[in-house]
Amino acid sequence: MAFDVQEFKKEYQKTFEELFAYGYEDGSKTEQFIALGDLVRGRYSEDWIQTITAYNKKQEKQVYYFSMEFLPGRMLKSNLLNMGILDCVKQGMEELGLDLDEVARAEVDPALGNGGLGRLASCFMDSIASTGLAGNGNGIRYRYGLFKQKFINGYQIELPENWLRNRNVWEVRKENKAVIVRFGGDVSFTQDEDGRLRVNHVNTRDILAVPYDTAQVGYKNGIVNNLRLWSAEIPYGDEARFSTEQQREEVKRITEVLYPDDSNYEGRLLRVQQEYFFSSAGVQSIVRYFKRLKLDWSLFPDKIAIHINDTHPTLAIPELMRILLDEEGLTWDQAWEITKKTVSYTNHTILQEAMERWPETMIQDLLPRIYQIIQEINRRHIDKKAPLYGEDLTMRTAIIANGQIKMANLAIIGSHSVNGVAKLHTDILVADTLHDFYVMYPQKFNNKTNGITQRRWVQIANENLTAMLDETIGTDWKSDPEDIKILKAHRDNKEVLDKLEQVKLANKRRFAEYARKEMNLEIDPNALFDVQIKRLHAYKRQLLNVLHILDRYLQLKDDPKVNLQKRVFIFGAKAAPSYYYAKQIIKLINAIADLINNDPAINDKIKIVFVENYGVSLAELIIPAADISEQISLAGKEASGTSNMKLMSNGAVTMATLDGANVEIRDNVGDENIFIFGLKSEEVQEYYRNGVYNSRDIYDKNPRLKRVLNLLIDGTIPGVEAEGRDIFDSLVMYNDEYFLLKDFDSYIRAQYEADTAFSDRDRWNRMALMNIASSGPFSSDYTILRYADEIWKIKPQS
Ligand code: GPU
Repeated sequence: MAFDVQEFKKEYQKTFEELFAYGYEDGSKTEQFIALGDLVRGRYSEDWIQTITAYNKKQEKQVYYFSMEFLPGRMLKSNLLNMGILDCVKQGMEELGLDLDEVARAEVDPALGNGGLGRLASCFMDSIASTGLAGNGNGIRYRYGLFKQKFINGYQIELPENWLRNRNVWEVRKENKAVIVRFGGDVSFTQDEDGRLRVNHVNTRDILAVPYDTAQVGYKNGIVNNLRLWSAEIPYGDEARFSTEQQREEVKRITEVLYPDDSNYEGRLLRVQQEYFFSSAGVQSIVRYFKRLKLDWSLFPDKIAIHINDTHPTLAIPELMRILLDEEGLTWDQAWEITKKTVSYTNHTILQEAMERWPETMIQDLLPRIYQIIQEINRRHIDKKAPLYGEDLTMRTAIIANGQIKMANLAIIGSHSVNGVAKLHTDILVADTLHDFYVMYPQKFNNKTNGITQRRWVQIANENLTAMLDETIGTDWKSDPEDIKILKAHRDNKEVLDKLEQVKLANKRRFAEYARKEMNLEIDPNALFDVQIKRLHAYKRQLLNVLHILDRYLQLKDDPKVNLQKRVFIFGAKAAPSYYYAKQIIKLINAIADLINNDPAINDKIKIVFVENYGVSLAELIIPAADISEQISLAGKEASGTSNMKLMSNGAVTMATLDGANVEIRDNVGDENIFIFGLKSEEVQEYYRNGVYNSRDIYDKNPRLKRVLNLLIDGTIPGVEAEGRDIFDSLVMYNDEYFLLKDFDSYIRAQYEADTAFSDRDRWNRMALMNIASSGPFSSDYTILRYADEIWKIKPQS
């Protein structure tokens, strides 16, 4: 795939002219991007074909990662990096008078996910290709991505994100690989002459699923895997059956929008249609592929692994059963063995409000045959387990109960592996949330701590750090992330520490530039940059961060001369449009930002920057500029977190509760390189059990905290009369579900320790260095190799 700069320049000019019929100099940034994207796609297409042909020829076992969400981010630079031609193309563009970074920014960032779960899927796709594994992604090509967030008068407003408005240069429509997905209809049975039961499923509403394929280029290994996203269309030749505008609209609606709910369940009919749509299409195309191999059905699990990313694709289980039973004529026992051996499941939350449960009648009407199969799975499960584990425990594991279908139960029963996403999370699943299942199936449970790809989160997002690392420790860390630990040897090297400080400063300047240009805000790059970037959720406790800011505000109001570390508080967060409390918190933060940023008495000692429309691209700008990484969820609630890993890899020091993967981050960096505060998970559990927590009591007895909380209701913060009161009440009157008041003191204490550490430049730089040097184990390459080895049973290609 290698290129020479001259050759590239010629090719780029030619591609541009063929596409747009004038010279590239006259093109818009979008056109310049499209031409480059086309050229790049052309360059990897041969490897793409070659990779897939080789898998087929060798009959390699392949994994299919089923996910409702993917957040790939802009793909131009990551493709160039992985193809090994980033530097060459950068130089070539420069010689043509173009700035690659500027052209790259013309790519629309596809927001086909909400947050951590979707971004994890994309880090995994990169790692699967980069470690040389035969793997495919399976998901939905939403016509509109996650809403575009705007702040109007401090309130979140949602606008449609029309991400396909320009051409999507990366996708390839594969009409000849389309399949039919069937909804509704009537099911009856007839007896064959040989006595076999035949299923007749008629009067269905048939939807065409058309795949759009996007290449997933491996890192300098010639492997190009496939991400397949399905789009809903009217079946060819069936136009007569969809004659009204409304009928046509109903089809399009299936893949129109991504539900903007993160870790929150909404029992909407359209959502379950989406879930079945892409699960069925994915399973059908897998079965079609397997049948071409002409192998015995019992070998299916030796050739195919289906992984379901949370419960959203769980209907893949009864769908595979349906195909094996009704279309391929296998017996129940044969089909069930194959299905269980093929499917594995990752759980991403213990929050009850995020657990999917569908009304039985809804599934019965929408998917009558699938419903029967789920009933039968449930019946056999209960019949088999009740004698062994007793009625009570067994009924607690039932898939159908109280008129509802519990998707997690189906996912666990219908798969051979159930994993959590951090050690603590898996421990809680086993000991508590899924304990009944653990009693039945101890061997199914395992942990796979999440990871991130340093290719995007360091090499692309932080070119300054990348160059500094290359200079200091060589380039091996790029292919073997653990090698970054070599940096530890430089922990007392003043020259290296100073260089690291300069890298951070440059990245902070870059962000300050953005704040000035896009938000009309002046911030000081020498201040401590304190970053919390994640979905807005009560359990993630952005509000605790706010209480700390208000505490500082009061100190400055009391004494403008008080010696306080200058800080810039950076927030990035979208709230689900229907999540009222989260939206109130957004308004509150914006109101406080207005108040503090414009108060001359504060004298820039505190600045608050709440970026609009946080997503992958903004994360790439913010993360390299962070000094402190806020990971302050109530212990036990955050399954893993992944921004914690990205920030650590970029030299931010973590301010954290012992939650999710923070625990493992602490174990890796050591206590002296992280700030830990707050209740531990067991302590939270204990409070829930004995029910003695009383937040009102803390409010009454802690004058410092009381003063802070009163700011919410005493008119100090303009424009939040209603929000301030509601939030105050949730904390003081309704007993503070997430223990913010309980953790306040220790949080504040930890924050002042951080101030002290930051004021000692060598100490801070050393902490930053130790974080970077300890981040290797959190590479998603290792995570993925463990999935491959322990769950999927597939091996990297040699
Ligand atoms: N997560 Br469930 C999501 O982003 N969306 C979801 O719907 C569910 C979980 C997150 C977890 O909250 C986070 O802790 C984890 O790091 C991430 O999934 C990836 O596992």
